[in-house]
Amino acid sequence: MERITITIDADLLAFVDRLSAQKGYGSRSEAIRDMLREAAQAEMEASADAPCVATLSYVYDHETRDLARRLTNQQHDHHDLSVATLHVHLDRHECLEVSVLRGPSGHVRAFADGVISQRGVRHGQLHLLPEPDAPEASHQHPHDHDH
Ligand code: NI
Repeated sequence: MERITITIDADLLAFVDRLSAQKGYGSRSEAIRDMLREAAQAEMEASADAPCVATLSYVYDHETRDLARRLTNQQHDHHDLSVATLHVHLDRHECLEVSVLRGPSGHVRAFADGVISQRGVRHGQLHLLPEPDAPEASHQHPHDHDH
């Protein structure tokens, strides 16, 4: 973590403090860091090539003809994007799946659209996050942390 000093006018600072209080941030630094993360996310979403990790969640009825098989096939067709999928049997009919995806945001979005638009898939939601190591990824350096 680096320490920087920034100069902002009183109105902006009042906004930061109001937001910190509203959202329960422990410090101005944490509030400002989260605003910058939001900006990073907006920039990532604007570019189809930007590397991202994402969660895709949706509900479907496993008795809808052929749907479970089609969804599994879609995951296999995009095994390069699909990291893992959690499957929960919500009740006798409904299934909830949460997929973790990783890849260029344009590919991830196209895959998610393909799943969400399937007949019988409901409540589809995609949440994209910037790839944590993205700025250094092009240098192919090894991880310096242990997960
Ligand atoms: Ni199920």
